[in-house]
Amino acid sequence: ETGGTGGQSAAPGSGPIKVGFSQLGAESGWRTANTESVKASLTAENGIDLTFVDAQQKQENQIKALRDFIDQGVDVIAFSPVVETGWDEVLQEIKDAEIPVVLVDRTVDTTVVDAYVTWIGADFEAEGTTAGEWVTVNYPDAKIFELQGTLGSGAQVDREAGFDTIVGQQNIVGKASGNFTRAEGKAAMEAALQAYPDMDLLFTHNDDMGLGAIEAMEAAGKKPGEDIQIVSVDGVRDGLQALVDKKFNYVVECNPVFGDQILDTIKKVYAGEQLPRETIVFDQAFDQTITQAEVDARAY
Ligand code: GYE
Repeated sequence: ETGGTGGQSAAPGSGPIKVGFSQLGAESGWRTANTESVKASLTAENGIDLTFVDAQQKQENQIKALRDFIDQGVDVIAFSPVVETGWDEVLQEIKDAEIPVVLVDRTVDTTVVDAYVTWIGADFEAEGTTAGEWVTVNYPDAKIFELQGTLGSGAQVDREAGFDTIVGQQNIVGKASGNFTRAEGKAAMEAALQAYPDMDLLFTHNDDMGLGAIEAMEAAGKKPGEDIQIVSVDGVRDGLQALVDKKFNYVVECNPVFGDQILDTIKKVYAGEQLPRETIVFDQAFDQTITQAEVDARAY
């Protein structure tokens, strides 16, 4: 499934499009599914010569990969920035090298003008808003602890802004980052259970941190989903399973499977076609009415 564009009709030259893809890491189930989707779509059969580099959640690794892509003379650079700021220099270098950039998943905050052609990803602020609305309707008096994703990442900044605006700062008893990983989510929750014994609802910026938090709650004798409600974002299979098991209460989806859209976008960028400044990947939300069959049918 190539997204239906056919060959790259207006593409300069022949042969595959050389693409450098800088993935930010492998920190979560979401990320693993996203990487699989990217690799399944950006293939030789689909006309792509892909160089894929995993930065292990380190910005300096990503900057190095981007500079390597310039040196290799790739046709298009695609990247998912671990945090929003700190890219000005390298983005200017890419621009000077006249290599078009497709921004994937997370966003950048840069002074470089027209640093990228197009961005494709989810509306993180809307995800936070959806989570906040569910809390406001179902647990209006909740004392909320918020597990933040990687600080300074688009997904953290915007989910937090969307959620906090809806529930109100006065309802949030504490916050800490779990860096979007299960292990750090667990550690942050262990500390939070000590620091904020009155909390009765967790908003976690992704499923993995929430799954780590469940372990911390159970070790402390608390029932996740009952003593402490859990609202999460992503909707990876383990997260949806936690809904069926009544340990998570609500999950706002963030769909990682958009490799075909990235492929389609890269082909259009290479062919010099006009593109929208942004393409939003569609999300839904799930509560405990989800069935085991639906969870089992989940592809990731
Ligand atoms: O929610 C989280 C991952 O940027 C949308 O990154 C992505 C987020 C996703 O680590 O699980």
